Amino acid sequence: MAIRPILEYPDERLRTKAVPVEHVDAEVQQLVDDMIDTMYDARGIGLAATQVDVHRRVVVMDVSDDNSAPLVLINPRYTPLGDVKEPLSEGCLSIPEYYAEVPRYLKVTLNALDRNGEPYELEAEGLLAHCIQHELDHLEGVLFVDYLSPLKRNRVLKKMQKRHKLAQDA
Ligand code: GNR
Ligand code: NI
Repeated sequence: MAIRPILEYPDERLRTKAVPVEHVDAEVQQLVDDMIDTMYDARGIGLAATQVDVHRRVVVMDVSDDNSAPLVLINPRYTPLGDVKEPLSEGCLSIPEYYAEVPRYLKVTLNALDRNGEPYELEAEGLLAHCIQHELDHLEGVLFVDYLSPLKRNRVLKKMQKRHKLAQDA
């Protein structure tokens, strides 16, 4: 069990585009296991490798109430099912204590490799569909605040700068 530090906005490393995983080997599985521990420790429902400063296409998720359903997404892709988007309040472990509504596709089909490198497909809607789109954005270096107005984004930036200054002074 290893908990890795999570990068926080506006850290420029969060803007790195992740590269595909070529082989799901023991090193990738170790990364997956650490990411699951880190996600549960931080009480998140998802975590992208980008957030732990590893720029490979790996995501973990668990939208269950009791941490009983970890999902592993390696080289994930999604296809929207329909073009309906719905706003839902989102948070991000890289932008602590800030929430805002973001419109996302209501339903998507996800294709990814699991922890053993086996391909799978699933249909997602609701929170899971939202989370998939949020996490895949991370792999592209995109954060949910990028969808907000410049005014709101600037408020978030100020709030984060204050948080980092307080942490530094402590
Ligand atoms: O914990 C998280 N909650 C959340 C809520 C709504 C939509 C997306 C998310 S993902 C987030 C964890 C995180 O930052 N993943 O990158
Ligand atoms: Ni996030």
